[in-house]
Amino acid sequence: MQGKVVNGVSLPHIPWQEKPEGCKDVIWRYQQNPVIERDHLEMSNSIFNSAVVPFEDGFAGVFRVDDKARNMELHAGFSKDGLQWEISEERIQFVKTNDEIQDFQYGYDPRVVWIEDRYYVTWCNAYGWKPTIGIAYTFDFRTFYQMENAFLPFNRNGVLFPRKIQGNYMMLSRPSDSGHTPFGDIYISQSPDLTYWGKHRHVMSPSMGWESTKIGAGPIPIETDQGWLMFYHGVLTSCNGFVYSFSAALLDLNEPWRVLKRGREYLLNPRTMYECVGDVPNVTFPCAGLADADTGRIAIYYGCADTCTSLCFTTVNDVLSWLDTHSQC
Ligand code: BMA
Repeated sequence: MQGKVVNGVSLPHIPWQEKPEGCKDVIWRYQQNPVIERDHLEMSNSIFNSAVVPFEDGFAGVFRVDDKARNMELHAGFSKDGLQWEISEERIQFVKTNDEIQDFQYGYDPRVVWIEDRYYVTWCNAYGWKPTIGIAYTFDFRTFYQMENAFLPFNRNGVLFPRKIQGNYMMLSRPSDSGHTPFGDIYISQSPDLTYWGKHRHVMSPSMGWESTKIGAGPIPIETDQGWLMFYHGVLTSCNGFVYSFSAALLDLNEPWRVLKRGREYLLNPRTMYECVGDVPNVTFPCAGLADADTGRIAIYYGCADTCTSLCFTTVNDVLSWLDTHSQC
């Protein structure tokens, strides 16, 4: 199957490298990985699982930065080319949109999406030190306005769709527990205003070996004429701990809880030194994807071993064609 990006933007300056000669993989790594090293900031222990979007004539991002006291924080950053990043040494100081919003305790695994007139950030946000989904908006990546949490604890991996569908905003999420959750399905929730969420629907459960413990949505789904292209991570529990890989699925455009195709195998898994060795070994965790509407090129930012941030590439056609012959449904 071939497909086109719909409602997307032209990104002639998307970070890009052609597939290496002889490479048979559907997703290939940037040869100069990692793009952001763990010690990129003076105060950082690690910078990983981070979100990047087109901004002005370049890119902006919200980065998961763990400091040397091992606080989990969110920092804003800017880049002209998506490769060289200027990330703030200070964490984002959210402006509360009402007094009842709790002071920041910890935040991690951000996603960023442009919807209508502004950028929204979702992240795993502590509420009474318990994880749920925080939401904030920004116009400039300098001031961030924090809204009400989307859900009650416990939840993680909240990922918004880039537009309303059938009149509602939609968010994928992964209900969980308070720890290193040993289970997890992807659900979708709907909202008329990004505050009140309901009409919850099941999307998919763990299935194949590589994703048999839990799954969670990754980057903001990419709208194509064939459906929503969603990259998602899957976790296998080995005798030596969790292994985080990722693959792709295609969701129905109007009813995105309907799964049209879903990879049987992972598309990328921990193999390189920077993916296999770090604070948490064997983790490849995608949180953002840039898509060029003109060429269908996709650049995915993914966290490696909970330590650094890397890039990998594919195209809409490469993934859709692969799903034709490698779908489990
Ligand atoms: C998850 C999150 C991710 C992390 C992963 C592997 O629960 O904390 O940020 O990459 O575990 O440690």
